[in-house]
Amino acid sequence: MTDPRARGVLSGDPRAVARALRLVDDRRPGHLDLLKALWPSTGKAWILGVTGNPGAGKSTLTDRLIGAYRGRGQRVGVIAVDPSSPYTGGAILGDRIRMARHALDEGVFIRSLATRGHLGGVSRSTRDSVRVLDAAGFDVVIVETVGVGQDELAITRTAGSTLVVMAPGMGDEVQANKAGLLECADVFAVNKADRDGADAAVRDLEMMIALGAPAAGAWLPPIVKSVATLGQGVDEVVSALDRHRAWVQETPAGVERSRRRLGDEMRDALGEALIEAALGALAPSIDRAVKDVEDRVIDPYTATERLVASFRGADAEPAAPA
Ligand SMILES: Nc1nc2c(ncn2[C@@H]2O[C@H](COP(=O)(O)OP(=O)(O)O)[C@@H](O)[C@H]2O)c(=O)[nH]1
Ligand SMILES: [Mg+2]
Repeated sequence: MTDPRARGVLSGDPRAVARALRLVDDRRPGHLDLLKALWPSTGKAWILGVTGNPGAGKSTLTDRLIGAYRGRGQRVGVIAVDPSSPYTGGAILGDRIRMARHALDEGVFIRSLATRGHLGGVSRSTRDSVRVLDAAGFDVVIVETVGVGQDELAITRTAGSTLVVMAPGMGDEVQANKAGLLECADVFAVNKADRDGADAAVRDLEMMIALGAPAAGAWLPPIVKSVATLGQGVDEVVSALDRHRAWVQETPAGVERSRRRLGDEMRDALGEALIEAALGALAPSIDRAVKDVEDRVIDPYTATERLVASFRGADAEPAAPA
């Protein structure tokens, strides 16, 4: 390991980790070299996505999960793709002594990522940030993201397990978004179970899951009621997540799911890289082709085929139109 930045991350030095996260998040020069150097040391952390509608209680529940994992002696990294998420680091709110201890707890690292504008940007920099924390030796890396919008939901495909947090009585916004959340859920928490409608929300979810006609061997997402503010149901959420992790790691269907997701990620990245490479290499030929198409020397379909053929031949000069 020659890269000093990578050495700093691997040693778990919080300042080196913070620097690496900034480098990766801003996609500054050298960030890919760092990620390459870290790759062999990744794959040990359990990645947990926490998503759901705004206000459902994701941050409050995440805070409880931090406490639960710390209680088992695990180190926890958190990436909140929502700068407004308040965390105490698993402390009981109002208990200043505990809060102070967690604030100094080297076993917890919390980082907020601003949501970037361009499509794919959030999920990619989140995924890379997760890998930095994985390499830094955190046992669990939690990613909190609002479950609204494609890019936010795409983040959950990076996770080993995704916890979808729902709250009863959130009405139409939840209904509109439910299909997307259902698709990415490995475990459901019906949070705010101290409010009316929690049982109805559970039944509603059960019905939606059954309607999805799950295949044999498929994972059926368990539904757990919780009151995150009081810490109720947290142990049940943790054990449902543990069971899901075992399914992912120990069953053929689970192993296959992970492989498929890695394949999807690589195909996406390759697609972007190929487009960039092709458009760059072909730039002068494209300009000429546009002119020829405009002059009716060639049709746009043949011109496109020739440009592709010339890129395939690693030759940026397409054949002259016949
Ligand atoms: N009554 C009740 N309120 C909760 C519960 N969990 C969270 N809240 C409150 O709901 C609000 C939104 O919580 P937050 O965790 O920030 O939601 P997020 O937007 O999903 O991250 C806060 O005021 C929490 O105190 C719960 O189980 N019951
Ligand atoms: Mg939040």
